[in-house]
Amino acid sequence: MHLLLSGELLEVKNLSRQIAEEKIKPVREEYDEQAKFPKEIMEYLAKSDLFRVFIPEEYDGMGLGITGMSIATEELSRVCAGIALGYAGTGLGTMPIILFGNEEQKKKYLPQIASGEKLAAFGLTEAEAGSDASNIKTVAKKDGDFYRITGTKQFITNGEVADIYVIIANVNPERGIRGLTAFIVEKGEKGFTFGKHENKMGIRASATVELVFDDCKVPKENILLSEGQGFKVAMKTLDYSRIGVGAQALGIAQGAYEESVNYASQRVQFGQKIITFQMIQNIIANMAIKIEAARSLTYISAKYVDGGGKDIARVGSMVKTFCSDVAMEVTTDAVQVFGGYGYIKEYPVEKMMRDAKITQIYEGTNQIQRLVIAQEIIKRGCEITDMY
Ligand code: COS
Repeated sequence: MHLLLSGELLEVKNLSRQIAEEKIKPVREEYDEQAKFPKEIMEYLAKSDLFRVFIPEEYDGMGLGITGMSIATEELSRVCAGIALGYAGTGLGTMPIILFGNEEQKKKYLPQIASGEKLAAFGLTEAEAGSDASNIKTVAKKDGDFYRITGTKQFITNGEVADIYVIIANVNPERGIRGLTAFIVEKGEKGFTFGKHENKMGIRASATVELVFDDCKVPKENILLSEGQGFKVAMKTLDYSRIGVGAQALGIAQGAYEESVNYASQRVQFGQKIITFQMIQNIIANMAIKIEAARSLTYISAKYVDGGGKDIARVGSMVKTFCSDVAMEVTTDAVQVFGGYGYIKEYPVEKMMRDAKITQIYEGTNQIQRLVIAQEIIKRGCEITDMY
């Protein structure tokens, strides 16, 4: 019996798990160690039609929405969250086009992403605009039918490996937040180059790169929604995509939990398999409880958002916060179950613990998420009335 997933979603889940086991597991250590972007694996995901999952059917996709994207992301992250991020980061970069693109923009860009021919990225963050997302210094000066973008975006997932970027820049800095505007910018445009590649603690197979714009000319047709609506585009995008971060964290937790159960079932101390000790059973039971709660919240929320639910800011923040905290707790406990072996790179749980940390930070720290949730409660009341 499957309460929440239909046939097609189950197929996505099974296919993603199979690819993760067969193609990703054997190489995850190497990609992590070398901080190498998994181009070949992205090509395999494309060939397997996984990028079609979250693209609407009218644009060569499967129309499985945030739910489909989350399920694929969860399964890929169960084995390697860094490699999975090439996929999930494309989901994030595509979301503003799906949500706010006009017909022409959707027709031009979405089929190329659906086929996996092109990856996408989202350029919001800057050195001075992290949690304070509206404090963007990148400007876009109007020049006839074009805009000229100048500024630097930081910590951009899929930077340099993506071809299609959604960039938030200010067309009217005097108007502050009301000058912010979202532009689609393609790799290869004159004045658009790449800067520093970050050397990270975890998700090392994911590219995290600076985007540098120096008088980069972009046609006015590339504006999403309209001038001055960029903050709305960014915030709404994050409302949706944070469910994907939750799914990524859930996958990491699931992977660490399975590794822990397998290890504890083999490791002998005091003449017994350590899984027979109640202190270990306590840890494993807590992992299982948290993961099932995280999975239920993620799947129900994804279905709610895909079904047109209204309270998505609160829901997205809840999924992201809960699942990422679970991932951090479960992976830390997994290292504990493995003991000294958990701390060395020969076993996968130390990588899972490093990978988990970022999910509490990116797409808005969990502290910011709790502010969003509290603000929504104050504005809309305690209950999410249309969710169940
Ligand atoms: N959907 C639609 N509109 C939204 C919105 C949402 N989820 N959140 C905010 N807005 C609108 C508000 O309604 C407000 O509009 P009006 O001025 O017309 O009333 C406007 O945006 C400004 O909102 P607010 O005053 O709440 O903005 P703040 O600058 O205080 O920022 C937070 C709010 C902190 C929530 C926001 O900056 C944030 O999410 N920060 C984290 C950013 C992040 O996730 N960074 C990581 C990026 S990784 S890609």
